[in-house]
Amino acid sequence: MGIVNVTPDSFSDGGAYLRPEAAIAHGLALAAAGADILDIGGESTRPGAAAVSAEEELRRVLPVIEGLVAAGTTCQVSIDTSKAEVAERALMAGATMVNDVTALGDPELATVCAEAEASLVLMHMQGTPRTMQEDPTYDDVVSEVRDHLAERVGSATSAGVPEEMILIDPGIGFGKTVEHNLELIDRLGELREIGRPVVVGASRKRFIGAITGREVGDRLGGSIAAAVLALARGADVLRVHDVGATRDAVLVAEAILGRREWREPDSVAR
Ligand code: HH2
Repeated sequence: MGIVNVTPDSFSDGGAYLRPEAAIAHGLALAAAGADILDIGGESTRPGAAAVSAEEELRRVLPVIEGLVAAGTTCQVSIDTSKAEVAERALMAGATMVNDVTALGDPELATVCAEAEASLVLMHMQGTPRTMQEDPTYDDVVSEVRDHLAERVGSATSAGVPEEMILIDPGIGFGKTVEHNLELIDRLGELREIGRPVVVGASRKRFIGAITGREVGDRLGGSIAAAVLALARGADVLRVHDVGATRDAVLVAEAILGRREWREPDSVAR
């Protein structure tokens, strides 16, 4: 899943793709680099980010979704929003997935997904983006995240979203300390007990900076390590900024794990 942030203030690439043409070109480049899904977001969720109105979010994301669809992208288009109104319009414009970091903070969003027969990503967050990093506390982060997500899957299905359309996400960095993030990735397999595909978004996040001492624009190596380990522990979808490099890492990791067929080239150059 390649990230297309149409925002002035996203933590790693805020402002880079605010113009629709720039965001569309970026999305098509991520598709060419091997993305299967493009996740279009018009509101930053970084700690302390300012809230954005539905009108402003729509003004940012709709031209980008329309442009990607008009360009004939073969990627599934995902709208990264927690507002039912934004999701509804995005699905009408051609998106087929809703990525909700609040896991139905707006309950209407489930109805919108059910009616449009859209996929729905439910992400775990402790607190709100404004406050979530103040003092994240858990007895056992993995079982608490698992129980919360299982309960949210139940809410979505009660609202009419078929279970097979739902994906779950532990919400790396959303109300979690460095230690919580590491434990969630290491014990990701426990989230698979819910029986739904697992999405992991670790790309460029602060815990990688905390470990490596690298600034946000220089976290590719750490992001790839997190992506590959998440994959090995059972992630089904990796939400990343750097699609090309991550895809190569995933192909090699899957071959080593015996999950991917590959063929010896006629002549092997080392
Ligand atoms: N992380 C971010 C945003 N949306 N969605 C899911 N499902 N999982 C995540 O881990 C996730 C997410 C934050 O990253 P980014 O979009 O790059 O930054 P910002 O929120 O500042 O726009």
